[in-house]
Amino acid sequence: MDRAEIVEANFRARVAARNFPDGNAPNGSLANTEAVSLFRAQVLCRALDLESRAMQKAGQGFYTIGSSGHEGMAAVAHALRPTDPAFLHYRDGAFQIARAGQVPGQSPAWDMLLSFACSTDDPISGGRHKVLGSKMLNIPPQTSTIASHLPKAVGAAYSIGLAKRHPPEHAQYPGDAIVMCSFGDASANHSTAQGAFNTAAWTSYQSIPLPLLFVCEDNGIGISVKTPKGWIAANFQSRPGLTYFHADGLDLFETHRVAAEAASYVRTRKKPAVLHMRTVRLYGHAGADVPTTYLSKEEVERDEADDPLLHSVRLLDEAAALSPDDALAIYDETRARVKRVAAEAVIRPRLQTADEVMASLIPPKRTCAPTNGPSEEARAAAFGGDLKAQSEPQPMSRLINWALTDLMLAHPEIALMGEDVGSKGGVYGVTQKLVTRFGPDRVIDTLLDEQSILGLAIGMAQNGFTPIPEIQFLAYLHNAEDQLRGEAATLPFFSQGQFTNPMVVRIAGLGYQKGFGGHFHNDYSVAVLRDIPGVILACPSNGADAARMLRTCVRLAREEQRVVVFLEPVALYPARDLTPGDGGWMHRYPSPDERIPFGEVGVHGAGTDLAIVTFANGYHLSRQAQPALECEGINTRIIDLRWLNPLPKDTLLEAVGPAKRLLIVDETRTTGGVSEALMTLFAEAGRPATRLAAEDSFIATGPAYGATMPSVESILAVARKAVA
Ligand SMILES: Cc1ncc(C[n+]2csc(CCOP(=O)(O)OP(=O)(O)O)c2C)c(N)n1
Ligand SMILES: [Mg+2]
Repeated sequence: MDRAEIVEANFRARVAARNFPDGNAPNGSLANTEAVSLFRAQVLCRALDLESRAMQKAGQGFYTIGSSGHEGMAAVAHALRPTDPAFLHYRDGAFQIARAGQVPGQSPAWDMLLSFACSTDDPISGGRHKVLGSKMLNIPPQTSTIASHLPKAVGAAYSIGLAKRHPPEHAQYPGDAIVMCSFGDASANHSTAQGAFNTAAWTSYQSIPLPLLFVCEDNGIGISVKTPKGWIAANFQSRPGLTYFHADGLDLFETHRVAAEAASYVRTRKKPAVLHMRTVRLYGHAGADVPTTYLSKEEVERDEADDPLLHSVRLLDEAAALSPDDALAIYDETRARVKRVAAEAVIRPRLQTADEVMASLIPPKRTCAPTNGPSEEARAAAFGGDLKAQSEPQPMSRLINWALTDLMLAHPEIALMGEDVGSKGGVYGVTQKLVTRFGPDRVIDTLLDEQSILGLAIGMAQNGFTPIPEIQFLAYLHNAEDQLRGEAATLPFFSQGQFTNPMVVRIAGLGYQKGFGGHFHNDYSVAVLRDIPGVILACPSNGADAARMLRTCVRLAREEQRVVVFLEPVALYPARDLTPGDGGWMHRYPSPDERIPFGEVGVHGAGTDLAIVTFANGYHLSRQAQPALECEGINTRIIDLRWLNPLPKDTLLEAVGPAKRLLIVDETRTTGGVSEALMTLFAEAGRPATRLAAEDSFIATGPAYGATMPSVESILAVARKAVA
């Protein structure tokens, strides 16, 4: 017999024999009728787990991570409101079912069975994955990376306070909502989780409102590694800024009582708390995992003897709410009903083609209230003396600053967040004066944690803000990139666009800084940004383009709900010249209504001997190389890509036009860099190209700061060879 069959047999036998595990008497404010309906939710959850296993055995289900042993989460749901956003642990079927009971017209069994069956009718993911989640129930779908949802739960909680002060047009959460976020005991150790606890505590420590209830579902084990006894309690009991509650998750009444107390604390005090909840894990981790391979039989049986359903039957009996016989009848009736419904679910259609799978990669467009743009008075007040300077050519850092100012004037739901973006105005001054112009609510000096910065943005975006998070240097995106890859980009995909988190992530990146060097400030690794489906990667080469492109990026986020990365070439922030002293790389501030459309490339020159396809510093360098090439009779056109992903394929092929030779100048790595995509694109289009890309190296500091990347000299050399 497998362990699930053993647990079920035990349940029937022990209820029939009135042989219950020990526990406290029913205690708390849960009314008998409520307790019975929570028991029904627990039983439904159990029946769904068992059916999921049966479906998988029959080849009709595809994944069986279950909630058995964690059914106490039904009582947590009951202590919250269905409008409280819930970022769930994967074992929270009972939470979702109990919450469905709070909202009219829900059919959780049908919905979840469709999800197990990977049917296109699955209302949350459309058959893409077995995920918990529901738009109506305010449960965003959660992928299986553990702990990765914690940073955005902090962001969502922060957004509730902020939305009171600056209500965004597309706000989702009521002003008195609290955010709930659950996770397992092993997950609590993940640095992503620890970062989120710390950020929540750091925020609350400063008395900034953060209505967030963490729920740690402690079953004492990860997959096979045990959590040291007492570790979770010791970890959370004395954390500054976080209040600790403990409940026995096997006891429906106690769990509800403590969860209600914790929720009330969070809601009234607007402070984060942790509910540490004891659970057991029944029949192993997931799928074919056999717990007796790493636990003793006694240990496994000890947990099985503590089946929360047995505890519930005892408690309901003692409370005179439900007799054990009636409990058993509910169990049998529920099992039979789920079986019947499952038979219907497995014949519903499933996804078949790549197009069907990919249909939700790009979120749907949304309607935004028209904005006429800021008045002259508002602009004058915000810009002050800078307004006059706008008629003079300026370097890129200032032009981005002004573009941000105009965008924030036009769209009150934009907020900036990042390390040092406030009073310092960023390492390069790009966000200077913005905190004076818009206040600390909209220009948020965060703590030093990139996962928390992106999590803040993701959570705020889910509540209608248009966040513009800043990552100080590209090298520091990499320790947080899963927040983009695994979380922000997948949210619309796994929810069929019902949940979205549009934003524009600004990242200072790429190389060529002479005086400020080394790899960590000059990173040219963009592979991770190029291969995330649905994410747009934009990269300007000069200030005027930067302002016009940033406006488009914000429009793509606001109106098309896209996740956009705006990669700012750090070495070009202060650049003034094309050739020494000519001021050729400074530009006048483009009028606020000027934009470069998504996918439009820049073309300089009309030469047909050679087309150089490049971007950012590569464009700057190629422009410097161009006069020498022309002198040598090589008529050149230079294409500024601007949009690195997705590549504007047709526009690009049109832009290189009749040029006899194509040269790609790419300052990102040969391996994984942009040139890989470009070479492929041109090869597939029957247009052979040569490439000059950066070395597969890290960048050095000192005199060799540029040695691994294209230079004017190397561009000239490769161009001559290509044409010869
Ligand atoms: C970042 C990450 N690393 C590893 C895994 C693989 N994994 C999935 S669940 C799990 C154990 C989680 O244990 P716990 O947090 O206690 O939750 P439980 O399953 O016990 O409820 C592991 C290691 C993962 N999903 N994500
Ligand atoms: Mg665990």
